Amino acid sequence: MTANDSLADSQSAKRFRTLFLSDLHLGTRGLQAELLLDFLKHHDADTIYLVGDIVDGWRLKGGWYWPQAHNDVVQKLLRKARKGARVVYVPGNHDEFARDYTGMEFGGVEVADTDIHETADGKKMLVIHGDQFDIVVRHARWLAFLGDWAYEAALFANTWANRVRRLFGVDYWSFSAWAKLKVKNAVNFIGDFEQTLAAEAARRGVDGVVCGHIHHATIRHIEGMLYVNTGDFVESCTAIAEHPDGRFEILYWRKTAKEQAAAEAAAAQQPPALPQARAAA
Ligand SMILES: [Mn+2]
Repeated sequence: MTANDSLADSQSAKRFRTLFLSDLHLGTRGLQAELLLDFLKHHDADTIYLVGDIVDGWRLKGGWYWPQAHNDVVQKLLRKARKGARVVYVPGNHDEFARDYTGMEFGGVEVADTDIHETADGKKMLVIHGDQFDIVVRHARWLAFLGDWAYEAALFANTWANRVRRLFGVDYWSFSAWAKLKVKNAVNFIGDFEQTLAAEAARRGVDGVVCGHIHHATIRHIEGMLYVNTGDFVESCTAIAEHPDGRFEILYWRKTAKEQAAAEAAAAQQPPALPQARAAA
């Protein structure tokens, strides 16, 4: 990193109270690394939550993919921590190896299994990746009959199933791949996932939840709970920002700042050209 780079960052970055990012899938070709780097360059926060599936440990087992841009992402995040941002890493299912380091700190990055974030306006938000509730969602029907015991058992089984799959390098469960296969069920799946996470927030006596996992950014109220999903930087290129007043916003970054500026400049030149074209036709 050059001095110029650092100067450019601090001058052009939008500052928020909190930023939430998830499902970056570093170590795969899926990550839109250039867009993520550009996003990190233009956004800063007092607190940054990494809400799971940051590194794709399962994919790395099948073959090493780690270009310079992925290093740059890690360096940028570490640099934000060095410059005073509180960075909290809440692992997901693809980087569950990091769950073994819960409670530890690396280069200014705290690792937590889950966390409670308090917003500027006093809302308590459960921060969790969300895969923990996947099995419940998928087997909701029979679990409803068996109750709490089955619920606990299913969570336990899911953890071990993932470990076994990882051990043998069997293909991991990917939401986007699954959704493409079962497009009709995807809408139900998202709805069920959202309901389950909101219910978990209620069960824990907080005001809402910030999660990831399903690659579907949302901010909405579900039965009195505030449900916030960070989305991903694989397909949708989204993050969640908390403003100084505690308000949440979905940030979209599907174009770099340069591309956005170029598109705006082109759009500003369009209107006078259109009537002429129509008159000619
Ligand atoms: Mn996940």
